[in-house]
Amino acid sequence: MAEALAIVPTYNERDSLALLVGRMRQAVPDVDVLIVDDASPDGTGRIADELAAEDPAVSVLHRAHKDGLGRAYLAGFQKAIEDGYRFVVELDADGSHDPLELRSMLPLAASGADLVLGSRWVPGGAVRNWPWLRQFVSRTGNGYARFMLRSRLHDLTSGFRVFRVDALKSLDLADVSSQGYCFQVELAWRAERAGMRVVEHPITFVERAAGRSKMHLGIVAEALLRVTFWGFTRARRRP
Ligand SMILES: Nc1nc2c(ncn2[C@@H]2O[C@H](COP(=O)(O)OP(=O)(O)O)[C@@H](O)[C@H]2O)c(=O)[nH]1
Ligand SMILES: [Mg+2]
Repeated sequence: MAEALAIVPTYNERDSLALLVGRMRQAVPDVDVLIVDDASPDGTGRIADELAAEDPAVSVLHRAHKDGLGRAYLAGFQKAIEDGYRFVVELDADGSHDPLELRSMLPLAASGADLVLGSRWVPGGAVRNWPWLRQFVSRTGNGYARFMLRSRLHDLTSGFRVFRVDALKSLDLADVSSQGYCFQVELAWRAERAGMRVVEHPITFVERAAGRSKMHLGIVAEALLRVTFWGFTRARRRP
């Protein structure tokens, strides 16, 4: 069995998913892939089933309805834990994260990092084809979270990462409250506060060529409110 499971959450990624899975299988053939689809109305779930039927390293978790990125990942983590994987990878279905980077990120996790964070906002990291508003939101959001949470991390919202499964297990996942992209902030911050080894690895994020972003104001608002609350109650929280 493979040591690593890559979890790919999908919602309406019909025109991106097959390409991404193909790139994954080529770049890191010994990593299994789990697609977590939230009953995408555009038929992404069917494409995922076809990919799984062609390749035993690919599997699909179908969820009943759109339930947010955080819950999709938690369901995927559960599977990784049950199936005994040592590492779990997070990456987007839309091609923004280059699977080739995993050739550097997985060895970092294998040599002792608990969490390897694919980071856009460290030297060597970059963003391509993002409108200025998205860049602004990401940069200021990360700066705000870093300050409020007294974090030393530069890309708390990054969705491209590798966790050591044993580290993930010790993070008390049942207690994770975020639903949207704030989930990424919550997990990275928990790992950091628990004293885990969190390593930032520079990545170039390339904006999707097909389909549409699921980012919306509610997701930004959730992150803003939670980070502000966590910041003010930080001293009284356990990791
Ligand atoms: N299963 C699931 N996947 C989601 C959900 N929201 C977003 N995603 C996936 O999360 C990844 C990142 O979303 P995207 O819209 O590209 O966000 P952006 O890159 O920040 O604009 C993509 O693979 C989406 O399909 C959700 O509610 N459920
Ligand atoms: Mg995207």
